[in-house]
Amino acid sequence: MLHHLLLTIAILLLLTFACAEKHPSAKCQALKKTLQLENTTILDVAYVAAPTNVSTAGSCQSSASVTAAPLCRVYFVINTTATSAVHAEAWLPDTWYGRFLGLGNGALNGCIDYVDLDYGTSLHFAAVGSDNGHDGASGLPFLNHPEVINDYAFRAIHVEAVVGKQIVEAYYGMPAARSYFLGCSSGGRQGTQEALKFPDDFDGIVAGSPATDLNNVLGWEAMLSHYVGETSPDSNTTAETSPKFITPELWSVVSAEILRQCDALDGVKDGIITEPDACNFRPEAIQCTDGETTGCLSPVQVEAVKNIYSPLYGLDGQLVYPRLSPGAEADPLASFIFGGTFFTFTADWERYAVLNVTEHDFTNFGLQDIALFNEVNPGGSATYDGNLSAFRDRGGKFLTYHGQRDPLISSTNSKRVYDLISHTLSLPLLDDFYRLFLIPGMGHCFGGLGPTSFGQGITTGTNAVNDSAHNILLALVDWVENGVAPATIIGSADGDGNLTERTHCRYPMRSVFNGTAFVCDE
Ligand SMILES: *[C@@H]1O[C@H](CO)[C@@H](O)[C@H](O)[C@H]1NC(C)=O
Ligand SMILES: *[C@@H]1O[C@H](CO)[C@@H](O)[C@H](O)[C@H]1NC(C)=O
Ligand SMILES: *[C@@H]1O[C@H](CO)[C@@H](O)[C@H](O)[C@H]1NC(C)=O
Ligand SMILES: *[C@@H]1O[C@H](CO)[C@@H](O)[C@H](O)[C@H]1NC(C)=O
Ligand SMILES: *[C@@H]1O[C@H](CO)[C@@H](O)[C@H](O)[C@H]1NC(C)=O
Ligand SMILES: *[C@@H]1O[C@H](CO)[C@@H](O)[C@H](O)[C@H]1NC(C)=O
Ligand SMILES: *[C@@H]1O[C@H](CO)[C@@H](O)[C@H](O)[C@H]1NC(C)=O
Ligand SMILES: *[C@@H]1O[C@H](CO)[C@@H](O)[C@H](O)[C@H]1NC(C)=O
Ligand SMILES: *[C@@H]1O[C@H](CO)[C@@H](O)[C@H](O)[C@H]1NC(C)=O
Ligand SMILES: [Ca+2]
Repeated sequence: MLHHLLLTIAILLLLTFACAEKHPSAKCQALKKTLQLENTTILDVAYVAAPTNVSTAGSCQSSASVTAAPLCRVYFVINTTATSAVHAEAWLPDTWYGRFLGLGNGALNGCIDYVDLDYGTSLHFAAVGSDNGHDGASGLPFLNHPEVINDYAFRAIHVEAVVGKQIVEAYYGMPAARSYFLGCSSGGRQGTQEALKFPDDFDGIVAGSPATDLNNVLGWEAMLSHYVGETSPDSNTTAETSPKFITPELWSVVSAEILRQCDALDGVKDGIITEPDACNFRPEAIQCTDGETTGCLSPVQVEAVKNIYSPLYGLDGQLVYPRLSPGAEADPLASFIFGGTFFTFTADWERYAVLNVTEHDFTNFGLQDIALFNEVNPGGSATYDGNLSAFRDRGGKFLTYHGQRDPLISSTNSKRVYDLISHTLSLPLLDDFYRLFLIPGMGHCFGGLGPTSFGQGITTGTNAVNDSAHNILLALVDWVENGVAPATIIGSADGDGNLTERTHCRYPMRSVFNGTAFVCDE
């Protein structure tokens, strides 16, 4: 009773104190004049009083709804050097749970992630997203701007964290108690780079489908497009000119054959190949026989397909990158690689960050180009290093996930990275600070087949259930703040009316069908 009374008095005092404070909208507006941060200019401040839709000018045309309003939006720019700058937004919700959230980017961009700003603030984080040091999706800003490349390679997220936390502290009058990072794809690489280079920036990191070993993944993606005859990022003439090209119709034949050979390996014929690394697909099974010309592969197409589903080895015989996962070709994003043009991000990388030219002929793209990428390693962007000891020693927690039907970044690479860390640190299992969840059926970062929503953000609709068993960001919070590490992540199906779930396993456990459900097995 006395306890209750004291609590009531405490709450009343708090409320009184809160009322004596300026209204959040006044506090928000005041930031424009009062914030004085080194190398940083506050460009705009806006208090968003009620849920609304927002968008931004510039080449990204980012837009999102603000569902967590009321909140304060702060738009700012950080000069990182005399020739580079990072533009960023901080979204500061009135209802704040004392947590900071740094956000990542995708591909080579250049675009503040509004969807994740909204997602993070909806869970009451103070969230900050940046443009990664340049505007837009093209790699052109890298050309002859090594400091812009440095922002992309390692610095943008670091200054986003450092300056972002200062803004959060100035606004709320107290520092964030904990700081987190959320990103996928390029964002997954950024989170990994943070853990390697700036281990103090974040207490916890969610790094999805990471583009680690960046020079090699870009080289591999281009090789895949090259195998089917693609030579130019600017035109789409491959379909007419190359006998190696595989039309969307023929890809459907390939996918159907892959499922015929491998879908049932996991015990359930459901279109999902639970372990694509166990699928030894033989394209010869659909090679054209005498007189056959449609619905089958010519000998050169068989050769192309065999290359696509084989690991890539370099000039020195070392593995460059694991193979494409059988099944991943059916994901819609596979058209970025097999749609008729040379893989555009690699073309940008080679021209603008490696060769420093505006024009280049990709007809003879090959292993020598990938070797050059690694030699130049623009800005130290490779992000392939197993030494996470500093992050581990400061108590950092790292969660990563990878869709096993990802057509852009092979999930096998995330196993390779796990094994690299394990080997480097001489730890048989990384469970005490690093956990990798493999997601059968999921494409790149989200979507695909089966229950693939588990709070990873990136797009709306991936936060089907709000609790730490189903939401990887809340699982990370639980791990950092309560010491409760996620043994599994339960995925939910994306809004098709019926909520289906599947338990996703942490590597090196395997997802095994026990007759009624998939369970995680040592
Ligand atoms: C940032 O750089 C711009 C352009 O060089 C300059 O005008 C501005 O004053 C700089 N801002 C700060 C805070 O250093
Ligand atoms: C935001 O835009 C979407 C789609 O255009 C619309 O359905 C929604 O009602 C809008 N929300 C608000 C708060 O204006
Ligand atoms: C401000 O920028 C300069 C380089 O332009 C850098 O040396 C300095 O460390 C920066 N300060 C902060 C707080 O980042
Ligand atoms: C999850 O939902 C509950 C109530 O439905 C809410 O109280 C809680 O704040 C939510 N969690 C987060 C982190 O937003
Ligand atoms: C290129 O051509 C193929 C085959 O005609 C077509 O399916 C694809 O959509 C085209 N891709 C682009 C980027 O225009
Ligand atoms: C291109 O410029 C970078 C510095 O940004 C340099 O490291 C690289 O060697 C240059 N590439 C060539 C082919 O000269
Ligand atoms: C890892 O990095 C730490 C510094 O953070 C260093 O002391 C240690 O020797 C490195 N370990 C290995 C295996 O390279
Ligand atoms: C949802 O479940 C009901 C009952 O099992 C079924 O009839 C319906 O087809 C399902 N809807 C979808 C979209 O799967
Ligand atoms: C299979 O796993 C599910 C979920 O853990 C469990 O409920 C069921 O009893 C198991 N079935 C068998 C045959 O072990
Ligand atoms: Ca299956």
